Amino acid sequence: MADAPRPDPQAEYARDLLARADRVVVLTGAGISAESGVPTFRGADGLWNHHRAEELATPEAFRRDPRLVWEWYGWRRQTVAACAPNAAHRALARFALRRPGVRIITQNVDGLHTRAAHEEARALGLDPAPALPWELHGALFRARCQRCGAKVEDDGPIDASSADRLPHCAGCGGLMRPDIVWFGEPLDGQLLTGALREAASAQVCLVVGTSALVHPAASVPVATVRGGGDLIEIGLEDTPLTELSSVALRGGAASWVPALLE
Ligand code: BV8
Ligand code: ZN
Repeated sequence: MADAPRPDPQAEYARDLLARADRVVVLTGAGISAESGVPTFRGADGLWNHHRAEELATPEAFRRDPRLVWEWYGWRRQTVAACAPNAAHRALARFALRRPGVRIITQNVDGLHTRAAHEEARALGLDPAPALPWELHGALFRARCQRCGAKVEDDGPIDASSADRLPHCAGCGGLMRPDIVWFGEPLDGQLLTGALREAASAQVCLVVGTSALVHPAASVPVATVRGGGDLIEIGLEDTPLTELSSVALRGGAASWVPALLE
């Protein structure tokens, strides 16, 4: 019989830090959704490789060519709609549902944490609220009116065949935009302040699947370290956060997150 895998001292230490923490903040990036089939941003199959971020995820791009930008987001909605939460999303949701003091904060706009929260809460007969993520960069399946600010959840296909067929506001007729934070745009002030406050008072920040290049989201885990807490990083490669981390686990989120939390 193959000998049982040797306990990994790093993983043991990480489990011990999590067990002793009253408050845990989790920050996730595109890497947690990679094993669900959602393309990451900067990886080999990265979204940005086919398009430069400056081209599409900016207010200037939308002003210049709203049809191209809506076409890209329509494609991303179709891609994500065919994906499902993976074992990492599910283990995180169960972790947040089963113990108090866990906050899931994500840079992702794919909605997979929310789907996992509802599915795991239903299976456990619990309220999904504790596992619902704070979405720092907005949501792919939500649009916002440029004129009156009205927001609508919509997962429908985008008809970018002409300007007047683009999504328009039912209330005021204004052109809708993806309710997503683009480069050069500020994050929601309350959300960011709240995230930094939660991170500063957490004993552990668990970082999963982010290159930690995009700010100010990447500074959330730093607040935990500044507050005297520990950083645990799960990812495929070193990032600017690695040198700040007490534990860096290299490998896929879908195997490491359940192994660490359950
Ligand atoms: C702001 C929504 C100020 C879009 C996103 C120079 C020029 C212009 C701007 C700047 C600049 N320098 C700094 C800036 C600021 C800029 C920034 O940080 N740029 C970076 C690129 C340098 N930030 C901003 O513009 C922010 N706003 O600063 O406003 C301001 C203030 C007041 C008033 C006015 C203005 C706004 C940033 C938000 C941008 N929007 N997304 C969309 O999604 O369409 S960011 C985008 O990148 C995604 O949200 C994504 O989540 C995020 C971060 O990427 P990651 O999630 O980390 O994904 P990535 O592919 O990079 O990495 C994946 C990781 O997972 C890798 O490490 C990989 O190894 C790992 N991995 C892969 N597979 C797995 C895995 N890990 C585990 N398991 C696996 N299986
Ligand atoms: Zn409107």
